[in-house]
Amino acid sequence: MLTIYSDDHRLHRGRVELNDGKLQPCYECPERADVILETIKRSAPGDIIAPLEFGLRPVRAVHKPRYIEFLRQAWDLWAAEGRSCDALPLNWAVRGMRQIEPDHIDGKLSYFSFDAGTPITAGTWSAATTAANVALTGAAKILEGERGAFALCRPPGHHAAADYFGGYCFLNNAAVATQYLLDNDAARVAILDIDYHHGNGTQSIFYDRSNVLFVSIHADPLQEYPYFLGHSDEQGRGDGKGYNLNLPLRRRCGVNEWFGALDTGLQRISDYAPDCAVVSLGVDTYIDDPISQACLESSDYLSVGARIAQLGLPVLFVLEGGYAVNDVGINVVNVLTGFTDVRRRAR
Ligand code: FKS
Ligand code: ZN
Repeated sequence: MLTIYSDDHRLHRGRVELNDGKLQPCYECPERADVILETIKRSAPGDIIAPLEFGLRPVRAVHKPRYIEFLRQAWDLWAAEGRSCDALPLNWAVRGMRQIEPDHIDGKLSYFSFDAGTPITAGTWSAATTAANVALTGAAKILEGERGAFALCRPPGHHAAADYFGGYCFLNNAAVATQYLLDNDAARVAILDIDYHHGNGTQSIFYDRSNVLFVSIHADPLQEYPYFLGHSDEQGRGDGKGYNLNLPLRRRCGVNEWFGALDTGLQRISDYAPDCAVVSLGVDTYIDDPISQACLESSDYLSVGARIAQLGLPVLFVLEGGYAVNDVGINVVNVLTGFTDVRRRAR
């Protein structure tokens, strides 16, 4: 399997996130990607290539201009207030309050975000744009005929919507790659999101569209972050009606239930008959993940990859979550080798 990777992810190293009522060290750290890269070098055959530069055009195809402008300037505006700590929002507009973009950076951070767990640092913009380029390069390789590619990117993307950040995500790498596939030959793309958390950003970006099928398996939002999207009755809107499938599961559900949902999701994708699939690959469904209440063992990830391969489609895997740093490498590599082993047997 082809891997796309850049060291630029290290430019985003948040110091603290608000969690359990405390400012704690960030779970989403550079070491995650370092461990995955090392494990791929050690035990997964295939080339590792650097991303190409796509400029902002494909990012603009998904994210709103004001939001892109905000992300680009946020750190400088924050630093201009004489602050050197991470930039975090502090309050939000809720029911009855007006949604007008403030001038002050503190107000902008609130206006363009939905949580206090996603610090912006000096290098966030560079890291986030490189992450989008990593995913885009994977999409370009799929268009060139590659049957599988892995975008080893961070910061992750699936919580980022057209105009807000949160959940450690700034630019929606999987959505940007998906839109690029559609703009360059693909008529229909299916997104399978198997991160433990609902991909609220991806869902909202494609909610009105029938040329993207979004399927997500995640912890029930009644019990788990991001709480306010991901219910099973969210099925799409307008032309998109019927092209959004949420499969929420109990927080501590068992392996059989999880694989049952995977089979349901894969069947729906197969019926949709897309040109290719994008997998938002989070491995925070791991039993020892520090922020999740999930159940998969490392060996289960081999079956995850194998079942995805059974779709018989070209697949772009895009990294999302997974915080058990010691095991994140093997868990990701197991998905990828499970996928390629089936592919090899099929040939
Ligand atoms: C735990 C509070 C939850 C935020 C969790 C964010 C999850 C991010 C992710 C992504 F893939 F985007 F990285 N804090 N007590 O894993 O979905
Ligand atoms: Zn997650």
